[in-house]
Amino acid sequence: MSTYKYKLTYFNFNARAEVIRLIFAAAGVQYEDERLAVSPFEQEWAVVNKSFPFQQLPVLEIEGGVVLAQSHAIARYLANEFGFAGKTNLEKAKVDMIADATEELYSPMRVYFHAKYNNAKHLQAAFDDIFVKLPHGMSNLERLLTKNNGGDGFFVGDSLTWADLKFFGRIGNNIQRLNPEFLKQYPKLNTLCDRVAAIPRIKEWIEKRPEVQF
Ligand SMILES: N[C@@H](CCC(=O)N[C@@H](CS)C(=O)NCC(=O)O)C(=O)O
Repeated sequence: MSTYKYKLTYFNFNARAEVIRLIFAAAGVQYEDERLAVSPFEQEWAVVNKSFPFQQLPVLEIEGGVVLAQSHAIARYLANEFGFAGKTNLEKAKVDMIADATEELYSPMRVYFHAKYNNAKHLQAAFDDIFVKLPHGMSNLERLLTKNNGGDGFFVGDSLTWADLKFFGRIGNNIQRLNPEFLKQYPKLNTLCDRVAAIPRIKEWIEKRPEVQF
């Protein structure tokens, strides 16, 4: 077992694990950030994956031998432990709602990033499709964010939750790299991402995290 209380195992991508890494960063909690040398696109993965509960990653191992899988279950657990889950059951449900909607919204971006990673022919079509499929969900999230404190704070309640980290890590960060002008069409989401990125512990993590494709 790790020298730390927590060991996060994932591939060398941000992708599904980044919300978990961002929660650790926001909490200032040290953990082992294990990044497998194999990628899910390689045959060897089919051998390696046997040791994980759903043959998928991310997986969190907690001191004492407990193993958790499913990125949102892990994120929700750690957010509860460290105070980023929402303050009431209703707030927690709203946080889950934003996190799940964000994950659904990511879908065309996954198609594009996988196409890029695998040098697929349909790369340009996959890129263009992002900007056909995202606007509907982005408008919904912009509206929901605006409904809470005019959109000048966070998605839920009056403090940072893992919903903000999920949106920032999954959509905001990636879209800022792909097409910053697109994100600016959603001014509250855009400034939320800037606000999250400026949180000292998050800033420190972003500066030191490994450079990855997605
Ligand atoms: N619902 C799961 C999905 C996990 C998942 O699809 N993980 C991918 C990497 S992002 C994976 O392990 N792919 C390899 C495979 O499915 O064999 C979660 O949120 O953790």
